[in-house]
Amino acid sequence: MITENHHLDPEKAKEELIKIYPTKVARKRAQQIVVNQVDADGNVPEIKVNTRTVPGIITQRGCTYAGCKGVVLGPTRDIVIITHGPIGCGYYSWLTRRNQTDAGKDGENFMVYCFSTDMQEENIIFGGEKKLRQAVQEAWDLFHPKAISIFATCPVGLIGDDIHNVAREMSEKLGCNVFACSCEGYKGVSQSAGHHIANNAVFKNIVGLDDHPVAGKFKINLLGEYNIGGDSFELERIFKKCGITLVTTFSGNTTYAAFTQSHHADLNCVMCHRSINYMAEMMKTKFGIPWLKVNFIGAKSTAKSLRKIGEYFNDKELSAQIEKVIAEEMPAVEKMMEDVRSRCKGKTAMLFVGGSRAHHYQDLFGEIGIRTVAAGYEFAHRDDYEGRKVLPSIQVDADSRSIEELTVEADPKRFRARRTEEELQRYRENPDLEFNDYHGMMRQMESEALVVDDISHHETEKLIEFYKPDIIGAGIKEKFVIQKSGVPCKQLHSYDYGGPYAGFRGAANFYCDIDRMVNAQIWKHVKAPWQTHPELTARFAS
Ligand code: CFM
Repeated sequence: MITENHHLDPEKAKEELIKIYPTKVARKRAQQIVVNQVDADGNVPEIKVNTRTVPGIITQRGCTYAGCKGVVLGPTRDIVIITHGPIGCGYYSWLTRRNQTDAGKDGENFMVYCFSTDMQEENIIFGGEKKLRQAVQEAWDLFHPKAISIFATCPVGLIGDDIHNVAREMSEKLGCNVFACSCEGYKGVSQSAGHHIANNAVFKNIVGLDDHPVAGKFKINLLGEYNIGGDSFELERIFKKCGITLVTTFSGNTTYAAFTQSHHADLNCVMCHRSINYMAEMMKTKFGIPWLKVNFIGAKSTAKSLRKIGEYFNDKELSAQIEKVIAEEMPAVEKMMEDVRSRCKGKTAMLFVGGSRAHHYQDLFGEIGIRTVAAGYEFAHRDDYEGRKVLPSIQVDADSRSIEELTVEADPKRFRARRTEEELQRYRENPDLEFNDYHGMMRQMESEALVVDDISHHETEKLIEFYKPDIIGAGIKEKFVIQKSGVPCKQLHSYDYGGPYAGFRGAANFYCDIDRMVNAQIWKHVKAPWQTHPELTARFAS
Protein backbone atom coordinates (compact mmCIF):
# COMPACT_ATOMS: atom_id res chain seq x y z
CA MET A 1 0.00 0.00 0.00
CA ILE A 2 1.54 3.30 -1.03
CA THR A 3 0.25 6.24 0.93
CA GLU A 4 -0.20 9.69 -0.48
CA ASN A 5 2.82 10.85 1.52
CA HIS A 6 5.14 9.41 -1.07
CA HIS A 7 4.11 12.06 -3.52
CA LEU A 8 5.22 14.78 -1.18
CA ASP A 9 7.80 17.11 -2.63
CA PRO A 10 11.17 16.61 -0.89
CA GLU A 11 12.15 20.22 -1.67
CA LYS A 12 9.10 21.23 0.36
CA ALA A 13 10.27 18.99 3.19
CA LYS A 14 13.65 20.66 3.13
CA GLU A 15 12.02 24.07 3.30
CA GLU A 16 9.93 22.95 6.27
CA LEU A 17 13.02 21.76 8.11
CA ILE A 18 14.99 24.96 7.90
CA LYS A 19 12.43 27.72 7.78
CA ILE A 20 12.51 28.32 11.51
CA TYR A 21 16.27 28.90 11.67
CA PRO A 22 17.98 32.29 11.68
CA THR A 23 19.24 33.19 8.18
CA LYS A 24 22.87 32.18 8.68
CA VAL A 25 21.97 28.83 10.24
CA ALA A 26 19.38 28.16 7.55
CA ARG A 27 21.95 28.85 4.85
CA LYS A 28 24.36 26.38 6.44
CA ARG A 29 21.73 23.70 6.93
CA ALA A 30 20.53 24.13 3.35
CA GLN A 31 23.90 22.78 2.20
CA GLN A 32 23.67 19.83 4.59
CA ILE A 33 20.22 18.77 3.44
CA VAL A 34 20.07 17.49 -0.12
CA VAL A 35 17.39 16.03 -2.36
CA ASN A 36 19.05 13.00 -3.91
CA GLN A 37 19.48 12.80 -7.69
CA VAL A 38 21.35 9.88 -9.22
CA ASP A 39 22.32 10.28 -12.86
CA ALA A 40 23.15 7.52 -15.34
CA ASP A 41 26.85 7.61 -14.40
CA GLY A 42 26.05 7.25 -10.73
CA ASN A 43 26.83 10.90 -9.93
CA VAL A 44 24.99 12.44 -7.00
CA PRO A 45 24.70 16.00 -5.70
CA GLU A 46 27.30 17.43 -3.33
CA ILE A 47 26.48 17.54 0.36
CA LYS A 48 28.24 19.62 3.00
CA VAL A 49 29.22 17.44 5.94
CA ASN A 50 31.79 16.92 8.70
CA THR A 51 31.46 20.51 9.88
CA ARG A 52 30.77 21.85 13.34
CA THR A 53 27.22 21.62 14.64
CA VAL A 54 25.77 25.07 15.31
CA PRO A 55 25.77 25.58 19.11
CA GLY A 56 22.28 25.31 20.53
CA ILE A 57 21.10 22.77 17.98
CA ILE A 58 20.30 19.43 19.54
CA THR A 59 22.50 17.02 17.61
CA GLN A 60 22.76 13.22 17.65
CA ARG A 61 26.54 13.40 17.61
CA GLY A 62 29.02 12.16 20.19
CA CYS A 63 32.56 13.30 20.97
CA THR A 64 36.01 12.38 19.72
CA TYR A 65 36.82 10.43 22.88
CA ALA A 66 33.69 8.33 22.27
CA GLY A 67 34.81 7.46 18.73
CA CYS A 68 38.31 6.55 19.82
CA LYS A 69 37.89 4.82 23.16
CA GLY A 70 34.39 3.49 22.77
CA VAL A 71 34.00 2.63 19.13
CA VAL A 72 37.30 1.43 17.73
CA LEU A 73 39.35 0.24 20.70
CA GLY A 74 36.58 -0.58 23.16
CA PRO A 75 35.48 -3.92 21.67
CA THR A 76 38.89 -5.62 22.05
CA ARG A 77 38.68 -7.66 25.23
CA ASP A 78 42.27 -8.01 26.40
CA ILE A 79 43.58 -4.45 26.14
CA VAL A 80 43.19 -2.51 29.37
CA ILE A 81 41.57 0.81 28.51
CA ILE A 82 42.27 3.67 30.90
CA THR A 83 40.26 6.87 30.63
CA HIS A 84 42.46 9.72 31.81
CA GLY A 85 40.08 12.34 33.11
CA PRO A 86 37.27 13.08 35.52
CA ILE A 87 35.20 10.01 36.33
CA GLY A 88 32.15 10.92 34.23
CA CYS A 89 33.72 10.23 30.83
CA GLY A 90 34.80 6.75 31.89
CA TYR A 91 31.70 5.92 33.86
CA TYR A 92 29.15 7.01 31.27
CA SER A 93 30.95 5.22 28.46
CA TRP A 94 31.23 2.03 30.50
CA LEU A 95 29.38 -0.91 28.87
CA THR A 96 26.95 1.40 27.07
CA ARG A 97 27.82 0.12 23.60
CA ARG A 98 26.68 -3.41 23.00
CA ASN A 99 29.97 -4.73 21.60
CA GLN A 100 29.91 -8.30 22.78
CA THR A 101 32.83 -10.67 23.19
CA ASP A 102 33.70 -14.27 23.90
CA ALA A 103 35.32 -14.83 27.25
CA GLY A 104 38.40 -16.03 25.39
CA LYS A 105 40.46 -19.14 26.08
CA ASP A 106 42.72 -17.33 28.53
CA GLY A 107 39.77 -15.65 30.24
CA GLU A 108 41.37 -12.25 29.73
CA ASN A 109 38.39 -9.98 29.29
CA PHE A 110 38.72 -6.49 30.71
CA MET A 111 35.70 -5.11 28.92
CA VAL A 112 33.55 -5.44 32.02
CA TYR A 113 35.81 -3.11 33.99
CA CYS A 114 35.85 0.67 34.02
CA PHE A 115 39.40 2.02 34.40
CA SER A 116 39.70 5.73 35.04
CA THR A 117 42.21 8.06 36.70
CA ASP A 118 39.28 9.87 38.34
CA MET A 119 40.97 13.28 38.08
CA GLN A 120 40.10 15.74 40.80
CA GLU A 121 40.44 19.51 40.98
CA GLU A 122 43.96 19.14 42.36
CA ASN A 123 45.04 17.13 39.28
CA ILE A 124 43.47 19.65 36.93
CA ILE A 125 45.46 22.44 38.59
CA PHE A 126 48.79 20.70 39.27
CA GLY A 127 48.72 18.15 36.45
CA GLY A 128 47.53 14.55 36.26
CA GLU A 129 50.58 12.70 34.94
CA LYS A 130 51.54 11.33 38.34
CA LYS A 131 48.07 9.93 38.83
CA LEU A 132 48.12 8.44 35.34
CA ARG A 133 51.45 6.68 36.04
CA GLN A 134 49.93 5.25 39.21
CA ALA A 135 46.86 4.07 37.33
CA VAL A 136 48.93 2.27 34.69
CA GLN A 137 51.02 0.66 37.43
CA GLU A 138 47.90 -0.44 39.28
CA ALA A 139 46.33 -1.93 36.14
CA TRP A 140 49.57 -3.79 35.48
CA ASP A 141 49.89 -5.10 39.04
CA LEU A 142 46.33 -6.35 39.05
CA PHE A 143 46.03 -7.87 35.58
CA HIS A 144 49.39 -8.09 33.77
CA PRO A 145 47.64 -7.37 30.45
CA LYS A 146 49.29 -7.60 27.04
CA ALA A 147 48.62 -3.95 26.38
CA ILE A 148 47.36 -0.86 28.14
CA SER A 149 45.90 2.09 26.26
CA ILE A 150 45.36 5.56 27.66
CA PHE A 151 42.61 7.87 26.40
CA ALA A 152 42.61 11.61 26.91
CA THR A 153 39.44 13.45 27.85
CA CYS A 154 38.89 17.21 27.32
CA PRO A 155 40.65 18.57 30.45
CA VAL A 156 43.79 16.54 29.73
CA GLY A 157 44.38 18.44 26.50
CA LEU A 158 43.55 21.74 28.16
CA ILE A 159 46.07 21.33 30.98
CA GLY A 160 48.67 19.74 28.70
CA ASP A 161 49.44 16.41 30.42
CA ASP A 162 51.98 14.56 28.26
CA ILE A 163 50.21 11.22 28.13
CA HIS A 164 52.45 9.91 25.35
CA ASN A 165 55.51 10.43 27.51
CA VAL A 166 53.85 8.63 30.43
CA ALA A 167 52.98 5.77 28.06
CA ARG A 168 56.59 5.52 26.85
CA GLU A 169 58.00 5.58 30.37
CA MET A 170 55.59 2.96 31.66
CA SER A 171 56.13 0.79 28.60
CA GLU A 172 59.86 0.65 29.32
CA LYS A 173 59.35 0.19 33.04
CA LEU A 174 56.79 -2.61 32.77
CA GLY A 175 57.80 -4.27 29.53
CA CYS A 176 54.17 -4.00 28.46
CA ASN A 177 52.80 -2.32 25.32
CA VAL A 178 51.45 0.95 26.72
CA PHE A 179 50.26 3.58 24.27
CA ALA A 180 48.17 6.71 24.41
CA CYS A 181 45.55 8.46 22.27
CA SER A 182 45.15 12.23 22.26
CA CYS A 183 41.43 11.94 21.66
CA GLU A 184 40.15 14.85 23.74
CA GLY A 185 36.42 15.14 23.19
CA TYR A 186 36.74 18.52 21.49
CA LYS A 187 39.48 17.38 19.12
CA GLY A 188 37.17 17.08 16.12
CA VAL A 189 33.62 17.99 15.18
CA SER A 190 32.29 14.53 16.14
CA GLN A 191 33.31 10.99 17.06
CA SER A 192 34.69 10.61 13.55
CA ALA A 193 37.96 12.28 14.56
CA GLY A 194 38.29 9.67 17.29
CA HIS A 195 38.06 6.84 14.77
CA HIS A 196 40.99 8.28 12.87
CA ILE A 197 43.07 8.72 16.06
CA ALA A 198 42.32 5.13 17.12
CA ASN A 199 43.19 3.77 13.65
CA ASN A 200 46.53 5.55 13.89
CA ALA A 201 47.20 4.22 17.38
CA VAL A 202 46.39 0.61 16.55
CA PHE A 203 48.35 0.78 13.31
CA LYS A 204 51.43 2.37 14.89
CA ASN A 205 51.50 0.36 18.09
CA ILE A 206 50.00 -3.07 17.38
CA VAL A 207 49.52 -4.08 13.74
CA GLY A 208 52.38 -6.19 12.40
CA LEU A 209 54.10 -6.96 15.70
CA ASP A 210 53.95 -10.75 15.23
CA ASP A 211 55.59 -12.17 12.12
CA HIS A 212 54.87 -15.84 12.90
CA PRO A 213 52.93 -17.21 9.94
CA VAL A 214 49.19 -17.69 10.32
CA ALA A 215 47.77 -21.07 9.32
CA GLY A 216 44.75 -21.44 7.04
CA LYS A 217 43.54 -20.71 3.55
CA PHE A 218 41.86 -17.58 2.19
CA LYS A 219 42.98 -15.25 4.95
CA ILE A 220 40.99 -12.09 5.48
CA ASN A 221 40.53 -9.37 8.08
CA LEU A 222 37.09 -7.93 8.66
CA LEU A 223 37.40 -4.18 9.20
CA GLY A 224 34.76 -1.96 10.77
CA GLU A 225 32.65 -4.68 12.42
CA TYR A 226 32.25 -4.27 16.17
CA ASN A 227 30.12 -7.21 17.25
CA ILE A 228 27.14 -5.14 18.29
CA GLY A 229 24.45 -7.53 19.49
CA GLY A 230 26.63 -10.48 18.41
CA ASP A 231 26.95 -9.59 14.70
CA SER A 232 30.56 -10.81 14.59
CA PHE A 233 29.57 -14.17 16.06
CA GLU A 234 27.22 -14.77 13.13
CA LEU A 235 29.80 -13.62 10.58
CA GLU A 236 32.48 -15.83 12.14
CA ARG A 237 30.09 -18.75 11.79
CA ILE A 238 29.54 -18.01 8.11
CA PHE A 239 33.23 -17.52 7.30
CA LYS A 240 34.09 -20.76 9.02
CA LYS A 241 31.45 -22.61 7.07
CA CYS A 242 32.81 -21.15 3.82
CA GLY A 243 36.37 -22.12 4.65
CA ILE A 244 37.55 -18.50 4.91
CA THR A 245 40.18 -17.84 7.58
CA LEU A 246 39.41 -14.76 9.62
CA VAL A 247 42.74 -13.46 10.98
CA THR A 248 41.16 -10.65 12.93
CA THR A 249 38.21 -8.33 13.06
CA PHE A 250 38.80 -4.63 13.69
CA SER A 251 37.66 -4.80 16.38
CA GLY A 252 34.65 -6.92 17.38
CA ASN A 253 35.25 -10.09 19.39
CA THR A 254 38.97 -10.02 18.92
CA THR A 255 42.24 -9.88 20.81
CA TYR A 256 45.47 -8.00 20.94
CA ALA A 257 47.33 -11.03 19.54
CA ALA A 258 45.03 -11.19 16.52
CA PHE A 259 45.74 -7.51 15.76
CA THR A 260 49.48 -8.18 15.86
CA GLN A 261 49.05 -10.82 13.14
CA SER A 262 46.63 -8.94 10.92
CA HIS A 263 49.30 -8.12 8.30
CA HIS A 264 49.27 -11.81 7.27
CA ALA A 265 45.82 -11.49 5.70
CA ASP A 266 45.53 -11.37 1.91
CA LEU A 267 42.40 -9.26 1.86
CA ASN A 268 40.80 -6.62 4.06
CA CYS A 269 37.00 -6.59 3.95
CA VAL A 270 35.63 -3.22 4.96
CA MET A 271 32.19 -3.10 6.57
CA CYS A 272 32.01 0.32 8.18
CA HIS A 273 33.98 2.50 5.82
CA ARG A 274 33.75 5.60 8.00
CA SER A 275 35.38 4.25 11.13
CA ILE A 276 38.15 2.17 9.61
CA ASN A 277 39.01 3.28 6.06
CA TYR A 278 42.27 4.76 7.38
CA MET A 279 43.42 1.34 8.55
CA ALA A 280 42.51 -0.27 5.21
CA GLU A 281 44.50 2.32 3.29
CA MET A 282 47.51 2.18 5.62
CA MET A 283 47.66 -1.62 5.50
CA LYS A 284 47.42 -1.49 1.72
CA THR A 285 50.36 0.90 1.51
CA LYS A 286 52.56 -0.76 4.11
CA PHE A 287 51.86 -4.45 3.56
CA GLY A 288 50.23 -4.61 0.12
CA ILE A 289 46.85 -5.89 1.34
CA PRO A 290 44.01 -4.73 -0.96
CA TRP A 291 40.56 -4.08 0.39
CA LEU A 292 36.98 -4.65 -0.70
CA LYS A 293 33.88 -2.88 0.50
CA VAL A 294 31.44 -5.45 1.87
CA ASN A 295 28.06 -5.29 3.56
CA PHE A 296 26.81 -8.16 5.66
CA ILE A 297 23.62 -6.36 6.69
CA GLY A 298 20.87 -8.07 4.71
CA ALA A 299 20.69 -11.67 3.50
CA LYS A 300 21.13 -10.80 -0.17
CA SER A 301 23.90 -8.36 0.72
CA THR A 302 25.59 -11.10 2.71
CA ALA A 303 25.45 -13.48 -0.24
CA LYS A 304 26.76 -10.74 -2.51
CA SER A 305 29.64 -9.90 -0.18
CA LEU A 306 30.64 -13.56 0.13
CA ARG A 307 30.69 -13.83 -3.66
CA LYS A 308 32.89 -10.74 -3.84
CA ILE A 309 35.38 -12.43 -1.53
CA GLY A 310 35.17 -15.58 -3.69
CA GLU A 311 35.85 -13.57 -6.80
CA TYR A 312 38.89 -11.94 -5.26
CA PHE A 313 40.47 -15.25 -4.29
CA ASN A 314 39.51 -16.72 -7.66
CA ASP A 315 39.55 -20.29 -6.38
CA LYS A 316 37.08 -22.86 -7.71
CA GLU A 317 36.83 -24.78 -4.48
CA LEU A 318 36.21 -21.67 -2.41
CA SER A 319 33.59 -20.35 -4.80
CA ALA A 320 31.83 -23.71 -4.82
CA GLN A 321 31.81 -23.78 -1.04
CA ILE A 322 30.47 -20.23 -0.86
CA GLU A 323 27.65 -21.18 -3.26
CA LYS A 324 26.91 -24.23 -1.14
CA VAL A 325 26.69 -22.15 2.02
CA ILE A 326 24.43 -19.60 0.34
CA ALA A 327 22.21 -22.40 -0.98
CA GLU A 328 21.99 -23.89 2.51
CA GLU A 329 21.34 -20.66 4.37
CA MET A 330 19.10 -18.75 1.99
CA PRO A 331 15.89 -20.84 1.81
CA ALA A 332 15.01 -20.40 5.48
CA VAL A 333 15.78 -16.68 5.37
CA GLU A 334 13.91 -16.21 2.11
CA LYS A 335 10.86 -17.96 3.45
CA MET A 336 10.76 -15.55 6.35
CA MET A 337 11.56 -12.62 4.05
CA GLU A 338 8.55 -13.41 1.83
CA ASP A 339 6.24 -13.87 4.78
CA VAL A 340 7.27 -10.64 6.47
CA ARG A 341 7.29 -8.76 3.18
CA SER A 342 3.64 -9.61 2.67
CA ARG A 343 2.87 -7.47 5.73
CA CYS A 344 5.51 -4.75 5.31
CA LYS A 345 5.55 -4.06 1.60
CA GLY A 346 5.02 -0.41 0.70
CA LYS A 347 5.82 0.90 4.16
CA THR A 348 8.45 3.57 4.59
CA ALA A 349 11.44 4.12 6.82
CA MET A 350 13.77 6.96 7.73
CA LEU A 351 17.26 6.15 8.96
CA PHE A 352 19.48 8.53 10.87
CA VAL A 353 22.47 6.69 12.27
CA GLY A 354 26.21 7.09 12.70
CA GLY A 355 28.43 6.83 9.68
CA SER A 356 27.52 3.60 7.90
CA ARG A 357 24.34 1.98 9.15
CA ALA A 358 22.03 4.53 7.56
CA HIS A 359 23.33 3.05 4.33
CA HIS A 360 23.71 -0.64 5.21
CA TYR A 361 20.28 -1.04 6.77
CA GLN A 362 18.55 0.22 3.64
CA ASP A 363 19.36 -3.18 2.13
CA LEU A 364 17.78 -5.01 5.03
CA PHE A 365 14.64 -2.86 5.00
CA GLY A 366 14.49 -3.21 1.21
CA GLU A 367 14.43 -7.00 1.49
CA ILE A 368 11.06 -6.80 3.25
CA GLY A 369 9.71 -4.14 0.90
CA ILE A 370 10.26 -1.10 3.12
CA ARG A 371 11.51 1.96 1.24
CA THR A 372 13.86 4.47 2.82
CA VAL A 373 12.44 7.93 2.06
CA ALA A 374 14.96 9.92 4.06
CA ALA A 375 18.33 9.05 5.54
CA GLY A 376 21.47 10.60 6.87
CA TYR A 377 24.56 10.11 8.95
CA GLU A 378 25.58 11.79 12.16
CA PHE A 379 29.22 12.30 11.37
CA ALA A 380 30.16 10.75 8.04
CA HIS A 381 32.28 12.49 5.42
CA ARG A 382 31.44 13.24 1.80
CA ASP A 383 32.96 9.95 0.61
CA ASP A 384 30.44 8.01 2.72
CA TYR A 385 27.61 9.92 1.04
CA GLU A 386 28.89 10.48 -2.46
CA GLY A 387 31.53 7.77 -2.88
CA ARG A 388 35.32 7.80 -2.66
CA LYS A 389 35.68 9.38 -6.07
CA VAL A 390 35.04 12.77 -4.46
CA LEU A 391 38.02 12.35 -2.11
CA PRO A 392 40.36 14.59 -4.13
CA SER A 393 37.83 17.42 -4.02
CA ILE A 394 37.22 17.35 -0.26
CA GLN A 395 38.51 20.51 1.36
CA VAL A 396 40.52 19.90 4.51
CA ASP A 397 39.46 22.39 7.14
CA ALA A 398 41.03 23.41 10.43
CA ASP A 399 39.11 20.76 12.37
CA SER A 400 40.31 17.88 10.21
CA ARG A 401 43.82 19.26 10.11
CA SER A 402 44.22 18.82 13.85
CA ILE A 403 44.07 15.02 13.39
CA GLU A 404 47.41 13.45 12.61
CA GLU A 405 47.83 11.92 9.13
CA LEU A 406 50.43 9.19 9.40
CA THR A 407 53.01 9.02 6.65
CA VAL A 408 53.02 5.38 5.63
CA GLU A 409 55.43 3.72 3.25
CA ALA A 410 55.79 0.20 1.90
CA ASP A 411 57.54 -2.02 4.44
CA PRO A 412 60.87 -2.92 2.83
CA LYS A 413 60.72 -6.52 4.09
CA ARG A 414 57.09 -7.29 4.58
CA PHE A 415 55.31 -5.59 1.71
CA ARG A 416 53.97 -8.30 -0.57
CA ALA A 417 51.88 -7.61 -3.63
CA ARG A 418 48.90 -9.95 -3.18
CA ARG A 419 47.86 -9.93 -6.83
CA THR A 420 49.44 -9.37 -10.24
CA GLU A 421 48.91 -6.12 -12.10
CA GLU A 422 46.66 -7.99 -14.53
CA GLU A 423 44.44 -9.28 -11.77
CA LEU A 424 44.26 -5.86 -10.15
CA GLN A 425 43.18 -4.38 -13.44
CA ARG A 426 40.44 -6.98 -13.76
CA TYR A 427 39.15 -6.19 -10.27
CA ARG A 428 39.17 -2.46 -10.95
CA GLU A 429 37.12 -2.93 -14.08
CA ASN A 430 34.36 -4.61 -12.12
CA PRO A 431 32.53 -1.75 -10.36
CA ASP A 432 30.38 -4.22 -8.43
CA LEU A 433 33.45 -5.40 -6.56
CA GLU A 434 34.13 -1.97 -5.01
CA PHE A 435 37.80 -2.85 -5.04
CA ASN A 436 39.71 -0.38 -2.84
CA ASP A 437 36.61 1.71 -3.31
CA TYR A 438 33.28 2.66 -1.76
CA HIS A 439 30.39 4.09 -3.75
CA GLY A 440 28.67 5.71 -0.81
CA MET A 441 25.10 5.83 0.36
CA MET A 442 23.47 8.27 -2.08
CA ARG A 443 24.24 6.34 -5.24
CA GLN A 444 22.17 3.46 -3.91
CA MET A 445 19.25 5.59 -2.73
CA GLU A 446 16.46 6.54 -5.04
CA SER A 447 16.33 9.97 -6.60
CA GLU A 448 14.03 12.32 -4.68
CA ALA A 449 14.92 10.72 -1.35
CA LEU A 450 15.92 13.30 1.22
CA VAL A 451 19.46 13.14 2.60
CA VAL A 452 20.08 14.99 5.87
CA ASP A 453 23.47 15.19 7.52
CA ASP A 454 23.78 15.70 11.29
CA ILE A 455 20.01 15.90 11.70
CA SER A 456 18.72 17.96 14.61
CA HIS A 457 15.95 17.25 17.06
CA HIS A 458 13.75 19.90 15.48
CA GLU A 459 14.29 18.52 12.00
CA THR A 460 13.46 15.00 13.17
CA GLU A 461 10.11 16.19 14.46
CA LYS A 462 9.38 18.09 11.24
CA LEU A 463 10.28 15.11 9.08
CA ILE A 464 7.94 12.88 11.05
CA GLU A 465 5.10 15.33 10.50
CA PHE A 466 5.94 15.55 6.81
CA TYR A 467 6.62 11.96 5.79
CA LYS A 468 4.70 10.08 8.50
CA PRO A 469 7.08 7.14 8.12
CA ASP A 470 6.15 3.70 9.41
CA ILE A 471 9.43 3.28 11.26
CA ILE A 472 12.56 5.24 12.06
CA GLY A 473 15.98 3.74 12.69
CA ALA A 474 17.98 5.92 15.08
CA GLY A 475 19.49 5.89 18.56
CA ILE A 476 18.56 6.15 22.21
CA LYS A 477 18.67 9.97 22.25
CA GLU A 478 15.98 10.13 19.58
CA LYS A 479 13.99 7.03 20.42
CA PHE A 480 11.42 8.37 22.82
CA VAL A 481 10.87 11.65 21.02
CA ILE A 482 10.03 9.63 17.92
CA GLN A 483 7.80 7.19 19.75
CA LYS A 484 5.90 9.98 21.46
CA SER A 485 4.98 11.08 17.94
CA GLY A 486 3.39 7.69 17.34
CA VAL A 487 6.15 6.21 15.19
CA PRO A 488 8.07 3.13 16.31
CA CYS A 489 11.83 3.62 16.57
CA LYS A 490 14.29 0.79 16.06
CA GLN A 491 17.60 1.55 17.65
CA LEU A 492 20.18 0.79 15.04
CA HIS A 493 23.15 1.45 17.33
CA SER A 494 22.35 -0.91 20.17
CA TYR A 495 19.60 -2.92 18.41
CA ASP A 496 17.32 -2.42 21.45
CA TYR A 497 18.81 -5.45 23.18
CA GLY A 498 18.10 -7.54 20.07
CA GLY A 499 20.36 -8.89 17.37
CA PRO A 500 22.47 -10.17 15.82
CA TYR A 501 21.24 -8.53 12.62
CA ALA A 502 24.22 -9.30 10.40
CA GLY A 503 24.55 -12.31 8.12
CA PHE A 504 21.78 -14.77 7.28
CA ARG A 505 20.42 -15.51 10.72
CA GLY A 506 20.76 -11.87 11.63
CA ALA A 507 18.61 -10.84 8.68
CA ALA A 508 15.88 -13.25 9.77
CA ASN A 509 16.00 -11.78 13.29
CA PHE A 510 15.64 -8.31 11.86
CA TYR A 511 12.65 -9.12 9.63
CA CYS A 512 10.77 -10.47 12.65
CA ASP A 513 11.60 -7.54 14.89
CA ILE A 514 10.58 -5.00 12.26
CA ASP A 515 7.41 -6.92 11.41
CA ARG A 516 6.36 -6.74 15.04
CA MET A 517 7.10 -3.03 15.25
CA VAL A 518 5.54 -1.68 12.06
CA ASN A 519 2.45 -3.83 12.31
CA ALA A 520 1.69 -3.17 15.97
CA GLN A 521 -1.56 -1.21 16.27
CA ILE A 522 -0.55 0.59 19.44
CA TRP A 523 1.33 3.40 17.64
CA LYS A 524 -1.84 4.70 16.04
CA HIS A 525 -3.24 5.41 19.48
CA VAL A 526 -0.28 7.36 20.79
CA LYS A 527 -0.95 11.03 21.36
CA ALA A 528 1.98 13.25 22.25
CA PRO A 529 1.44 15.43 25.37
CA TRP A 530 1.35 18.55 23.21
CA GLN A 531 -1.43 17.08 21.08
CA THR A 532 -3.70 16.57 24.06
CA HIS A 533 -2.50 19.72 25.90
CA PRO A 534 -1.91 22.40 23.25
CA GLU A 535 -0.77 24.83 25.94
CA LEU A 536 2.50 22.83 26.00
CA THR A 537 3.40 23.96 22.48
CA ALA A 538 6.39 26.31 22.38
CA ARG A 539 7.92 28.51 19.71
CA PHE A 540 11.49 29.62 19.10
CA ALA A 541 12.15 33.31 19.68
CA SER A 542 14.77 34.15 17.10
FE1 CFM B 1 30.69 2.45 11.97
FE2 CFM B 1 29.61 1.39 13.96
FE3 CFM B 1 28.43 3.14 12.37
FE4 CFM B 1 30.45 3.95 13.93
FE5 CFM B 1 28.87 4.46 16.06
FE6 CFM B 1 28.03 1.91 16.13
FE7 CFM B 1 26.94 3.66 14.45
MO1 CFM B 1 26.54 3.85 17.03
S1 CFM B 1 31.57 2.23 13.95
S2 CFM B 1 29.96 4.48 11.93
S3 CFM B 1 30.76 5.37 15.57
S4 CFM B 1 28.94 1.16 11.99
S5 CFM B 1 28.64 3.17 17.71
S6 CFM B 1 28.98 0.05 15.53
S7 CFM B 1 26.03 2.15 15.61
S8 CFM B 1 27.13 5.48 15.52
S9 CFM B 1 26.42 3.72 12.27
